[in-house]
Amino acid sequence: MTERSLADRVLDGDPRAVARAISLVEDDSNAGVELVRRVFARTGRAYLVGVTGPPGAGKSTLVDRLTAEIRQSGRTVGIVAVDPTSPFTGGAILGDRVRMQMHASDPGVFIRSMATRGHLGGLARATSEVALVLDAAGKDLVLIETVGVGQDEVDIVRTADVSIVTLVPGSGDDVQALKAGIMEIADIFVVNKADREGADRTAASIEAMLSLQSFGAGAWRPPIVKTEATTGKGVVELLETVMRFREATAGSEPRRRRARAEWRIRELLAERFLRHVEDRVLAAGELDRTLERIAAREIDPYSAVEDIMGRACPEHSRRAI
Ligand SMILES: Nc1nc2c(ncn2[C@@H]2O[C@H](COP(=O)(O)OP(=O)(O)OP(=O)(O)O)[C@@H](O)[C@H]2O)c(=O)[nH]1
Ligand SMILES: [Mg+2]
Repeated sequence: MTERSLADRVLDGDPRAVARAISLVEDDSNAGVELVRRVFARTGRAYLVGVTGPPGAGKSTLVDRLTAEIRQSGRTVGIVAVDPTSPFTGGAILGDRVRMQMHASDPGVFIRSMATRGHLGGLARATSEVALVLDAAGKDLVLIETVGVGQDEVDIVRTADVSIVTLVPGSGDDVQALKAGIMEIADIFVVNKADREGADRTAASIEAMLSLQSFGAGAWRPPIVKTEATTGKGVVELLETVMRFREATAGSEPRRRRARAEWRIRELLAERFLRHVEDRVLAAGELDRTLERIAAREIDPYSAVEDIMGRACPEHSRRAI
């Protein structure tokens, strides 16, 4: 299969080509880069929905329900489930696959699981590249599920058009704990497992947190939606809230997308530059020796970096003089 025909087949929405293309971009291979180049102009149409939250909050069940609801309206869906393959949350993958089986035979749905490990170029970028392929394949909405624990996940959510933070009753303390990271990026809060005791209390503690922030006139204030993903209760309302957010923020969408482009460019540039330095500037074993010298206090990190920078970009040292 030539890359040209692969790109064309992705644009036609051919599921086998999409699967192959995703593997290529995930591996950060040259063929993946070439594919992104070829399809990029035809992307930007899908709406990217990030769903994050603590392990076991019901994100997959919710994504599954949202998918069913979106399909009702005839729109197509791509799903990216970032598998928590860490030792702490391992074992969820099979459950996800089984749960999502009901959509497996639906050509309007494409599901891809991604491992959190082994992404040289960063998980967040791999995720946004996979979403880009699904976008190119014509999926109307792309749902991205991640466990909200670390910076990687916050970055992934930043690549979405809308971020849904899923919490469950009894997570009052978690609300505080999550506050610093994931809470800030929520456009919509979901209190899932609303069938359980304490859903109102959790909603109230989110509300209390929101009341500490000021929202300007006309600014979007994250609403709190209660759901029961297992029965589907509240899912219609959640989807309506997503669409309401999309309408309310349509005016600022170009700005959001520009911010996302900036973030991607900066990340890509930093990574490529670092790779260039490691491959082309540093001699074999030099980095290790430098680290040892720093640890032994023979040199300081700034001088070490200045030296490397001077060799990587001669104009840098000229300016420094
Ligand atoms: N009682 C109740 N249980 C739910 C609800 N939603 C999901 N669950 C259950 O919670 C468990 C975890 O659901 P998942 O959808 O796998 O949660 P997740 O957030 O995707 O989990 P990870 O991907 O492992 O972080 C499953 O046993 C679900 O059946 C709900 O609304 N009420
Ligand atoms: Mg899950």
